[in-house]
Amino acid sequence: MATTLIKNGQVISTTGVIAQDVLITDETITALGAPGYFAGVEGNARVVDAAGKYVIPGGIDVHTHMELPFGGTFASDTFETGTRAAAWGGVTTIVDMAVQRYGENVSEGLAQWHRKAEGQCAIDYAFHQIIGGVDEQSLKDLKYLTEHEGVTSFKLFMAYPGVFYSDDGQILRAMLAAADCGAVIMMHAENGMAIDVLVQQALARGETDPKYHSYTRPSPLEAEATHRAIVLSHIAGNVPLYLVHMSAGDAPNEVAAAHHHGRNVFAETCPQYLWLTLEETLAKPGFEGAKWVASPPIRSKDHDPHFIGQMGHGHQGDLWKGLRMNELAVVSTDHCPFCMKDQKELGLGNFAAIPNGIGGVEHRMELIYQGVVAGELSLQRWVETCSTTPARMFGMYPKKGVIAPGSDADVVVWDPNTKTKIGIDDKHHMNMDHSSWEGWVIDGKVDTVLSRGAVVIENDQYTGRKGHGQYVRRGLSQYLV
Ligand code: DUC
Ligand code: ZN
Ligand code: ZN
Repeated sequence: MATTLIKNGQVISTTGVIAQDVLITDETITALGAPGYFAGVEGNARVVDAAGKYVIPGGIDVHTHMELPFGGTFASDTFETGTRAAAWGGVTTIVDMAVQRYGENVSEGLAQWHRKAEGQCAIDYAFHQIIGGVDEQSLKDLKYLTEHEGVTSFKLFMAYPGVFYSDDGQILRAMLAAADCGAVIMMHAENGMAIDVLVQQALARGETDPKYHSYTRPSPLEAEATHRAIVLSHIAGNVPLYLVHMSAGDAPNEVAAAHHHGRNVFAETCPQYLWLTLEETLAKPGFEGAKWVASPPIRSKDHDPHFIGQMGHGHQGDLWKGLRMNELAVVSTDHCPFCMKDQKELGLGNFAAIPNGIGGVEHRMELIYQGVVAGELSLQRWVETCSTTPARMFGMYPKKGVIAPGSDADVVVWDPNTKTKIGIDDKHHMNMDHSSWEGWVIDGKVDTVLSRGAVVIENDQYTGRKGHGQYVRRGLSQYLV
């Protein structure tokens, strides 16, 4: 029996910050006590001194795409490299998106994802299932996965016609099937049909640079799709609806309106939408902006240039406010890395052919902590949006997402007294040839990371191992109204 004691730290939960020592036996948290309470076990324990530091539940990133086939290539992180980078970022569980495309079998898609991940992961992992082809069989599979496979959430797309797109009828059918078995529908809410028209028109005008990726996906088309998804979820009997990667400042208002009516509608955003602007990223000269091509796009500082008057205020301020007000309940990354060389370069001369995605699984905890330092969020809300609510939203609580007796010993010791420099020659462990956060200096640092009791990051070293991470069978959402 292995005993670990984390002593002298400030334990952060959703309700506050308390000086507590944390006792761990093997893989499980067994007790919390006043500082010094467990002094008697110190001689026989591995002791982590967290004096002056925060002790938080391990981060949970509920939106990653390891090895996603997309745009003629594959996301460049494998489960091995991606979960190791996640550990470096204080993440102890990811929920990755298994893929089914039109004409493919859902169960086979899930089995393929198990094959990719099994024996590879540094930290624990679970799966959502993308359904890119809604039909009789995939809806039967939705129920089967929910009841038997621990996969209880299903991502649909209102974008990407011809790839992952579902029309409104298919969406409603999937929502009805999910309502029947208690599953959550996750929605990529952008009006893909309208976007395709704007893309074709831009290309016909010779507008091929990366920045046109953002101009052809204006924010009203995200807000409109968000509204439509919410209406359909209401028609489907208040099926739990979770809107992924919200980027448009007016989209959280749709969630607020749904909450006003008591609906099970929730949303996430990602660090890139909270911190980056079109002007500083996609609009860089030449092809460099390709690094930040993702969907939905990184938005303009003030408003969408082609839609002046409809927004009139910055997107980021609205998103931070949405996070405080719980219109945005979760921060994930939508981690979907592609290298510039041979991957993003597929879109040289045609922004529409740039593989969509940004890698960020390593930096979410750091970047949202920076929101705490900037006065946008409280410490409690940082932990809530990055760990506790993700666990509850997707049926993993209290095994994950909380420092409490009986929970998995997924714990991060966070040092608020130092800084982290992000960049390809600084802190960067994802399998990418660039960083979306090159040169950023963040207050605070991941100090020590434990995954089910095993120390995986310590003294600036990775001490984990491939294959330590286990599959987490999830239950139904524990976050419903
Ligand atoms: N958006 C991305 O940017 N990449 C992968 C899938 C998605 O929806
Ligand atoms: Zn998406
Ligand atoms: Zn995604």
